Amino acid sequence: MIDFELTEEQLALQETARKFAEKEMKPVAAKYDEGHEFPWDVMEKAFQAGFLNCTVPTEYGGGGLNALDTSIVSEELVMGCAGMFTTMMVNSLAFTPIILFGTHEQKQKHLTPFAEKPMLAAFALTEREAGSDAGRVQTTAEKVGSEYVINGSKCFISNGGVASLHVIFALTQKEKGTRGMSAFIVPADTPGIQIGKIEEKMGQRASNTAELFFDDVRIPQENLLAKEGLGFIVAMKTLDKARASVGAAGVGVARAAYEYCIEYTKTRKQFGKPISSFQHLAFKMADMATEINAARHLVWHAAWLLDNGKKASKESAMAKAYASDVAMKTTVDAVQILGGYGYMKDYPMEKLMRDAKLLQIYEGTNEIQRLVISHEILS
Ligand code: COS
Repeated sequence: MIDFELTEEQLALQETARKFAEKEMKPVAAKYDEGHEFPWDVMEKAFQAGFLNCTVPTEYGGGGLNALDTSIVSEELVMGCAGMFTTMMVNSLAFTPIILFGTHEQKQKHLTPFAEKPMLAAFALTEREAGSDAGRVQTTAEKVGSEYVINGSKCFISNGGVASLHVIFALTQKEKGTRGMSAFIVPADTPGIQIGKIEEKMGQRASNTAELFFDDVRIPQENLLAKEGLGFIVAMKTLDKARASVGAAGVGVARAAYEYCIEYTKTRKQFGKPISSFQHLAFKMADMATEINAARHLVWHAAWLLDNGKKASKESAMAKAYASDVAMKTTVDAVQILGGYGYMKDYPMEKLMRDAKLLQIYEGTNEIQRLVISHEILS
């Protein structure tokens, strides 16, 4: 049976996230975007509201949200500010390898502290020469006695400069390629970790994106996730899950632009009548509404598969690619609908357009999503 009705709990979650976005994020979004400043005060409130560790299982102090719940919450939060949302979402991205592959002891030790105070986490996979080609990671982790010694660097790491905990992907057997990669839990205060350049981005400027350097970073062998050589699978299974959330973010960004256009076109008058009465604009908004609905259905279907333990690589990739493309198209059209006002910083549209662009790029470019989809449909 197919049921599109949300439960009482999901409706309450949706309402809480919507109010948080309206009250705590939206009013300060332009300030943090312009200042390129990290919104610690908003993150403290997000922690109090339970959004920083909402996907951590309840037995480790988190909110225990499943993928569908997370999609519902993500769609609302991103409407407040995509950059701030990314900071929160990346916590979930970094927790996922520990939730999926960690032992009880690892979860107890590394996830429980996130229930105690506002802290952030990062997922450190990307390197200069390993972006779309994630299997080309060069960072190494050498086993020395009962420790691993990590050397190398990472780039474009969301939360990289503000995280207390990193999940790092490194080669334990160089010659084995993707099968020689392993995943490690690395506290950010471990000696030898240095934060490099903090990137100046076009959009999502309230989020922190940093370079990381590892110089003889020693961690105990207990911090290895899963088994040696399984790091690439850990990364791919994590991304299968995370991409549905990026899809939800695409739906939210598109909705923010679309809802603004509905109000704007009903009040803005030209040629003596509201511009919503011009059919070319009304049809554009009809297309926006249709595409947003289609994107949400893809996201919820991917989330449903994930929640039911089914393989969802293809569906998560479809949801991520389609919804972020819809966000881009909708925000570009919305700028056009507002005309000169759309291009001005006094109106929210240009920020939404800049923010949307990153959704097509991070957590795997949309070209990579199409690669994943095409491999599955043609194999
Ligand atoms: N789940 C489980 N296993 C997976 C998997 C998945 N979703 N995707 C790949 N694998 C396995 C494959 O089955 C293969 O296993 P074997 O070695 O046993 O055959 C192994 O992983 C290697 O897979 P593949 O040959 O497909 O790897 P490629 O090097 O061709 O890369 C892509 C695959 C391009 C999909 C991957 O590199 C990717 O996702 N790149 C984008 C990275 C990204 O999203 N970066 C964003 C930054 S992190 S926020």
